[in-house]
Amino acid sequence: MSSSGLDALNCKQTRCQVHDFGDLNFTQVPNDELYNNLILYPRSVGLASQMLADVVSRAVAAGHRCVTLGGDHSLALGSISGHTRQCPHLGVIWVDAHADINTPLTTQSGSLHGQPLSFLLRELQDKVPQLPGFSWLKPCLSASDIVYIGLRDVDPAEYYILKNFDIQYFSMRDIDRLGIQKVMERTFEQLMGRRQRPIHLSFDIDAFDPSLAPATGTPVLGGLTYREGMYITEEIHNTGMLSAVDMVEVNPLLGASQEAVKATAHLAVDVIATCFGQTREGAHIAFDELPTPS
Ligand code: 6HN
Ligand code: MN
Ligand code: MN
Ligand code: MN
Repeated sequence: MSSSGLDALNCKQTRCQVHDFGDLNFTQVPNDELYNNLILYPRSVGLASQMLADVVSRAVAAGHRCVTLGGDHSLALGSISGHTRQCPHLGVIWVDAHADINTPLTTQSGSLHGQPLSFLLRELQDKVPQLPGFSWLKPCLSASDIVYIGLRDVDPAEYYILKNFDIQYFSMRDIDRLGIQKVMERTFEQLMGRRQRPIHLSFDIDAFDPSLAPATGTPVLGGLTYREGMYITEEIHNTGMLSAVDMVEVNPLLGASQEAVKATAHLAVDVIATCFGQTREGAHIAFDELPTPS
């Protein structure tokens, strides 16, 4: 995490102690040929995800709440796999413009960032081929463990999956219709209606409107406002059950200007800080007594 990001968490508002596990060094696997003439870098992504899963699992086992900074959304292959090793009954809140649930056989782009959930979902396993580099990966989520927020660019096969497996989602249209407060109520009802469980938040910065988060790979018009985004993370914090966060698809190389890059990065920092207690109402820190003039 950047030093400004660490400062934001260390600040008086959140009072978190941050332990930086450092960057993971991934190696590009040599001769990592396309799978099926289409899927890009399967061995490299598979190996990187395996390494990440181990680190996340260790961090959670050591009692930390784990923040993983991407990188693209294929990162969730590793972070969710690692997290479920310690918390098999976690629920996932996936905040994104996209559903990222194409299978290797339905993807049009060949990009693994559009497919992580298909590998993780138990119900889809007979539809997902074994990719080179992925033999370690075990499906660890059920369709009822996931809630999406912010969808507005869903491929036909993805829509088929959402409907057929009855996956709960709140598209931007649903947010327009219900308001973000109802959306969050229903999200927690779905994931925690029966019992409390750890939450894994997978937050793709492209869930926000591109006017707020321009430095990202697949921007889509009509996204979350700043206020909706902060409300989502404030409410997740308030559950007391947040266990891990992915912050993905922040790509400084894609900003048209320095300002665009900074705006996107600051937004990501606000999302993370809010997850850990930063509020718009000021710091909720014990303040016992106002000073009296002598
Ligand atoms: N993301 N549905 C498209 C694809 O390539 O499968 C877009 C994926 C976007 C990925 O949001 O991380
Ligand atoms: Mn991407
Ligand atoms: Mn995504
Ligand atoms: Mn996305």
